[in-house]
Parts: sequence; C-alpha cells; structure tokens
Amino acid sequence: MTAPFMTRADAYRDRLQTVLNRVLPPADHYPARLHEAMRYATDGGKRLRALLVYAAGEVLGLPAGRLDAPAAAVELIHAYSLVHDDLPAMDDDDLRRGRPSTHRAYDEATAILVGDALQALAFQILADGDTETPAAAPGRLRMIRILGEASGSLGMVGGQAVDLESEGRSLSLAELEALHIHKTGALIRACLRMACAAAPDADAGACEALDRYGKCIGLAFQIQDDVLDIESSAATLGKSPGKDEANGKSTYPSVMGLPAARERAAELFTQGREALAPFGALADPLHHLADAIRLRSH
Ligand code: GRG
Repeated sequence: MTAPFMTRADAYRDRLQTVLNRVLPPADHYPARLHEAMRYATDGGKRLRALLVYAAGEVLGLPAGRLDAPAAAVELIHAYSLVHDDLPAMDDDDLRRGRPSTHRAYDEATAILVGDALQALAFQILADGDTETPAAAPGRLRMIRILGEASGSLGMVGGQAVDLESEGRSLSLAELEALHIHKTGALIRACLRMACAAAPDADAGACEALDRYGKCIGLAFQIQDDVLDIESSAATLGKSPGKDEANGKSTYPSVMGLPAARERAAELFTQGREALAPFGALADPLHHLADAIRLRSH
C-alpha cells in the first residue's frame, strides 16, 4: 500500500457504511421509529475513528476485514456520545453534522434511547465476530475491554462528567488536559489499541508506539476542536460555533491564549509522528491521517 492513505479513505468510509448498514436493524424493523433514529444518528461525520482503526490495521499488516468490527463499534460509541452530548441536559445543541441533532429531529426520550441502543450494539458486534476474517475470540475480548474502559467512567463518560461539573469555573491547564484526555482522547486512543488487539502476534513495542501516537493525536484533536470552535462558522463546522465560551467552558485558547493553543496542538502532532519512527515508511497511513486531522476545518 504505497499511495497516500487518504486516497483510500473514501473506500474505507464506504466499507464502514456497508458494515453499519448490516449491523444496524432495518429502519422498518420493530420498534421502527427507534431504528430509524439510530440510523439518522449514525449517518455522516468524518469517520475519523474508523479510519484510525483501518490505518493502524494497515501498519500492522492486517486484512481490512479484521478491522470492520472495531471500526464500526467505535463509530457507534462516538455517535451515541454525540447524541447524548447534544441533549438539553448536557450541551443543548440543535445542530450536529450539519442538520438537526437527534433530539431535535425526533424527541428527547428517543435520543436517550438511541444512545443507549447504539452503545449496546457496539459491544454486541465486537462479541459476535460476524465480519469478514474476524479477530479470534481472545482478541475480540480484549477489544471489548479496551472499548469499555475508554468509553466508560474511566474514559469518555468520566471526562464528560468533569466537563459538566466544570462549567462556569476556570480550569488550570493541568485540569483541562486531564479532562480532554478522558473526554475525547480516550476513545481516539482506543482505536489504536483495538487494532493491536486484532493482531494476534503484534509486537509489544509496536503497540506501545501506536498507543503513544493515539494519545498525542487524541489530545491534539481536542485542542484543535477548541480552536475551531472560535475560528469557524456554523456552515463549516456543521454545529454551532462559540458554544464553549457561551457555556462558560474553559478551553485551550481561553486558558493559554490562541497562539499558544495552536502551538501546543502542533507540538502534540509532532510527538505523535515521532512515536511512529520505529515503523519507518510502514507508518505512512497514520502520518497521512495525522496530517488530515491537523489540517481539518470541521
Ligand atoms: C455524552 C457520554 C457522553 C459523552 C460526550 C465526546 C463527547 C463526550 C462529546 C462531544 C462534545 C464535543 C463536540 C467534543 C469535541 C470533540 C469531538 C468529539 C468532536 C466531534 O468529533 P468529530 O469531529 O465528529 O470526529 P464527526 O461528526 O466528524 O464524527
């Protein structure tokens, strides 16, 4: 695979969509409204987390079929988190992925249930191993463990709890970093770790290097999100900009200033790239993906 990874990104997105179409119950299946809303909530997005899983799989020499379940599972968890985050009790956002958020398109109770059901489905498909060339059972069990820890109270949900508790309070840089590492970073890191779990004899050093890359990219992604929240329009972002300031949230730009926030993100991208050094050119897919994340506008 020598061509830049991003030339294959659309094919991977199509592949992921095929898997999602298969694992999500049909929109007319009882209870039809819930299933239709689950499909609505999982539609669109950049599919960054799935691409990270497939790219790490390429680096480890795995067939794409081995990565379908973790790629779909992490996107289901991500979609659930966005649906719940948009609810009035949390971030109260009317816009997501350029269209009404799920509770606006349906209703609040349906949006809560959509999130619950997507979360359950994510773990179900990892347990099933019902994809092309699935990982063996021990690997699938490790993926369940990784995704559970990354998305639960020790990861994303924990970060979200601290985020909500911190509204209207100025956080120190260390507090903000810890929050972001949990809220956004943990799930991104899990993408790399699940790819390693899919490789039956992955070298421990290689997995450690991928994990370091995931940790740096995950935090850099969130810092950039804070910067984009200030710099972008709703049309570009596909969600309401300026929400952080309006909600009294500490962000990297508010804590350290915009230029220093940009610099910190750049530093993390560099550290992420450095972590890939042991792979040489084999790691090109992850380098290309880091560049795509760094240069994104939404
Ligand atoms: C509600 C349990 C629970 C958790 C919510 C991640 C999160 C925790 C909330 C999302 C809030 C938010 C907008 C955080 C900024 C970083 C982020 C996750 C942005 C959205 O991810 P993208 O840009 O979205 O990858 P797409 O739509 O492209 O998939």
